[in-house]
Amino acid sequence: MKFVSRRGVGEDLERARELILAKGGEVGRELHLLADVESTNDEAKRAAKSGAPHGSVWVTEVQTKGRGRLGRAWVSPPRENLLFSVLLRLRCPPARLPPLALVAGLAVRDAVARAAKKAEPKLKWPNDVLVGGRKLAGVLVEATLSGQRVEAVVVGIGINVHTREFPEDLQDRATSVALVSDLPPDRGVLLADVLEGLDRDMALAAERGLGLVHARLTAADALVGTRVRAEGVVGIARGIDLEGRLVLERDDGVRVRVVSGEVTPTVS
Ligand code: BT5
Repeated sequence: MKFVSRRGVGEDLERARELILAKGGEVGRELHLLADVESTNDEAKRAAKSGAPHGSVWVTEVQTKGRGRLGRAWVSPPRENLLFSVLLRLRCPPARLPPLALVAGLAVRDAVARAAKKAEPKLKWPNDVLVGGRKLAGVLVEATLSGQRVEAVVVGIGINVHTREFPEDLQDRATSVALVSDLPPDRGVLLADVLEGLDRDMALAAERGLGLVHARLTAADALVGTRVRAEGVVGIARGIDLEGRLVLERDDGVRVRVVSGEVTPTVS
């Protein structure tokens, strides 16, 4: 980044404070801007245990142990991208958790669509934001349970903003806002936009389910109509249902609903 404050945080991120407060939501009212951490999800989970309030956000310039699902790594060069976690004190049954990654993905998708007018960002079930079939952002939802109820939800989000060159294993699969936009992206604006979307939709989705966002999810669905394999089932993706499950139509016409897992394109 061109401008870095004394604390090692880019001035674009410093400016995010005002943008977030101007929007008037609860998410981001407590904003922790950090130079480097192992993982912002761990920061948020630790703080959740010490009583941090709903809507607290941790953003970092450098992540030394950034992770995706199933212990996979999330990679990001220092000071180029958005790496942050949001603590949401939502009380809901655990079954409402998997769809929350989709709702968070929708907030990212919408913010990217505003930042890159000509790009057509899509949501790839269960947690990716893609542009032109390449991954631009990922969401990692982790939760603390108390008995059979969710106590706190940590939504970790990584968005490739300025990165133009990726490591070899990602170079054909990853993209960034800078690569798909005509204008130079602003991390502060993007962050404030994503937090606004989370503020609007996450608590409602936890309380009432996906009904209110379902039309937007369907419009953003990257997989619909394509042939994929998910959890051993091969079929044509027919959308996301109201419980957030991926609906696959097998060759025998039977529709199967997949709750979680990996999706890969397939021709077989
Ligand atoms: C995800 O996992 O996509 C969730 C990523 C969440 C990262 C954020 S950053 C802030 C917060 N703190 C954390 O520690 N994590 C969260 P998954 O669906 O498992 O995808 C991981 C896979 O995406 C990797 O195995 C790579 O193949 C690929 N990948 C890694 N870094 C990438 C990048 N920058 N851009 C595109 N793809 C990437």
